[in-house]
Amino acid sequence: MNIERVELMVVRLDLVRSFETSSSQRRFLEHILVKAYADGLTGWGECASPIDPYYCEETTETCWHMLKDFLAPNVIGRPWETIEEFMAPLRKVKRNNFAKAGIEMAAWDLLAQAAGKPLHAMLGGTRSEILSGVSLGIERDTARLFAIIDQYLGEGYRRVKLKIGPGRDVDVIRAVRERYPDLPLMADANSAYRLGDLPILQQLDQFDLMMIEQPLAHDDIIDHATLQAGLRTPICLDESIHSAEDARKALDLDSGRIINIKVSRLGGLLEAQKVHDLCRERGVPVWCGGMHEYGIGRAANVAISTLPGFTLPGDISGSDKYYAEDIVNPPIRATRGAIAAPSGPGLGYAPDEGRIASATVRALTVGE
Ligand code: OSB
Ligand code: MG
Repeated sequence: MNIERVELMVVRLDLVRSFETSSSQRRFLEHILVKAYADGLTGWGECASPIDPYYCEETTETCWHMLKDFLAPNVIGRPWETIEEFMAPLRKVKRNNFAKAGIEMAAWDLLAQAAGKPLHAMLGGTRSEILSGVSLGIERDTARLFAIIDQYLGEGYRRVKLKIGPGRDVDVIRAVRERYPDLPLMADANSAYRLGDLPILQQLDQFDLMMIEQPLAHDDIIDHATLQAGLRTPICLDESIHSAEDARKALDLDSGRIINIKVSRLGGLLEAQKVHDLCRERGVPVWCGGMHEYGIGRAANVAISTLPGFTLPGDISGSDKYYAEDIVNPPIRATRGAIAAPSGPGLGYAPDEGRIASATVRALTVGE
């Protein structure tokens, strides 16, 4: 496979509902789509970085810089057969995982199309449908939060994740637990607490949460181990895991007992597969995290979620939870809390080029 040129597009979409976490608030997103041309095929990828550096250090702008000046130029005109070979020239680029994930996804799409297989089959997926939950932003009004939860439970979603932060934790979780005694429920702190907050987090133990996601600093796995020793609720790590090596160290230290596999944060599907395999070997449950992906990145999330270790419902919801209109056809649909793995080759959803063009705010071709 030989990539001749790469098109980069910044595509802007409004969210149907603005999303607040302990670290940011957003109403619209600007994700970069990567379209790679090779051997008569076109492969698509999505770089799902937020525009601001509040979840991690990357932004849409840093991803644009990396893709344009380092990642695309290093893969253009360099033949490869496997994803390991495709990634080899990018290994020297440190971190910048969201940017790497965008171009790696396009390579997987090319490879799967060339093999005439769905991406999930290329990745070793075994499930025909994936379990789907919803991640809800911080809502200031409890009645409104209940209405939102009712809506998604009515649509059949299997679990609810609530964003929490200091001052918006125990009371909210208590209220939700009282109203929904049997709901599979979890909380995501997006690194808002410190070890000294142990007593607050211990109060959450009484609400039978499936897990608390990333309570402590984005770059920590040491204090998380101390915290886990003092909590009954399992800790799930998100922000602090960037590779399978990070996951191994965190599991060795017992810094958490569940891992959120997020393709962007891990720098692509290959590393996501590695984290999955490691966790499976160790009997550690995983689920697929999201970054409000458009249809292309969402298709990749659906594909990775078909691997056998994804035993917990993930944050991968139907397109309509996020966007009035997605950029792929058909849009990704969750029915009774499950998304069916598509049967077509590659990503299995067709990018809608007209819709993409009308939402594109910047474009560039590398390799012409
Ligand atoms: O921490 O998992 C997170 C969205 C943006 C940034 C960070 C996170 C999230 C989500 C939403 O929780 C997941 C989704 O529905 O795509
Ligand atoms: Mg998270």
